[in-house]
Amino acid sequence: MKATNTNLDAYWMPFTSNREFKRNPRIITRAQGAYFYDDRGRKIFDGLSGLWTCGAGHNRPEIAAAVHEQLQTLDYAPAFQFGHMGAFELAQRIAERMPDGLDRVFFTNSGSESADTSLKMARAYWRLKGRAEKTRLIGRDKGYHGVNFGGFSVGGIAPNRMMFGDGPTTDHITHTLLPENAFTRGMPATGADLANQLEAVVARHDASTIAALIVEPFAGSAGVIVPPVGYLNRLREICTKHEILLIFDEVITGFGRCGAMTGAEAFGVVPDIINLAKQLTNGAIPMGAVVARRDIYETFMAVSTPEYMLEFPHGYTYSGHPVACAAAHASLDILDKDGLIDRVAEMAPVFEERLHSLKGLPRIMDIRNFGLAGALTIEPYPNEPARRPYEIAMKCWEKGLYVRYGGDTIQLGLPFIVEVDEIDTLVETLRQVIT
Ligand code: PXG
Ligand code: PLP
Repeated sequence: MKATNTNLDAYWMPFTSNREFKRNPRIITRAQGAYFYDDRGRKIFDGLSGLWTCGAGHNRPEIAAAVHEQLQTLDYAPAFQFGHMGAFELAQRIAERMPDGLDRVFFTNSGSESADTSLKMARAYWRLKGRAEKTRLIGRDKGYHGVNFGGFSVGGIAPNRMMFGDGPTTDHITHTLLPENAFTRGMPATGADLANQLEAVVARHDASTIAALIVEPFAGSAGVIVPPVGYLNRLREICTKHEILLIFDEVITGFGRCGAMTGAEAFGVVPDIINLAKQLTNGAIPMGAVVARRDIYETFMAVSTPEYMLEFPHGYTYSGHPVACAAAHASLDILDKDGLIDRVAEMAPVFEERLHSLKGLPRIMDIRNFGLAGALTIEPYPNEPARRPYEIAMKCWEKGLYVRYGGDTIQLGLPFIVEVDEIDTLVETLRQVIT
């Protein structure tokens, strides 16, 4: 296949303005460390770690070697009714790094699959507990839980829902983006009482009909909306009081982004289920996971059906794929060996300081950050909220900086290996482009 003769028509690109892209293609040909290279040979700083996936930097030789070896040893093992040790060992390593009590790991291949797996797990759990009427799923406005039927239904980003009709029965609490908290560094001091909206949702439907609440510890896709101090604690209390499972969707916040292994750890709140994906294999191979409290797993195992019967009729052909497991093991080794989570914690204040230096520039309405995640809210053109971030991101790309744009925000998810001078360059590029 010669790239020069390839026409771009056949590929229907995901979450992409296909018409615009095919007129103005941005083709990435290779990557190394914190940089991409494009088909014009330009070097571009990866300001989003891929899509929040590649914190340890691109093309890590340790991951390449592990994948290569795995492909020559066991390329695939059936995920159903048979196993391979890589998956068991990886589950144990993940369990050891999760908050106390969460130590049963179900593998998926993406964040969307993790979302739907966790929601099905919650409903099935209550059914096994004799509470089959607890089925309603609660999400939060501006939440993103992937694109499958469960995930988009609990999600709260309107354009991701409106074309697709009905999913499962849901309700939503409001988001925590308060105008008075604009330009807060890290966690806002006010807004914890917004969690009490969950009480209103419970009053509306009765807790006996509600299976779970799913939230991102900080909302990623909506533009790094950081929880107010005490907010997640309050959600935890209300969920416990009403016997509602609390699911943290840590697809972005998990595996180091917050300067801790999980957002749960960073924010000091323990949910019942944690969803993971993006950073698990450092982006090299698709993989996700759902980590449940041990007694949730035990509830499934306590069924009275014969032992040869399934306890949870759910799973994916590629759950715990041997090659993904090999990549995840190598990726975890790197996180440990290079001390990358501590590094995120060390660099986060530098990033915060530099990012907030953009305050006061024209059209910057808010700046938010947590760990090595940050976002800018851009004042929209009248009736065209998404256009200015798109224009900014395209100008950044021309200047050798890749950032994500979505809604009225520009988003940053710096590689864990970022250096101070790279943060300076990134912020300078943004300053020039915005000015
Ligand atoms: N949950 C959360 C919290 C996510 O952030 C998903 C689920 C879905 O994961 P998959 O692997 O099915 O895409 C996500 C993914 C962005 C951006 O720039 C965020 C995501 C994906 C692409 C871009 O904010 N989040
Ligand atoms: N569709 C068909 C026809 C299948 O046979 C399968 C799996 O066997 C699936 C969908 C689900 O695929 P996966 O397990 O990769 O999610």
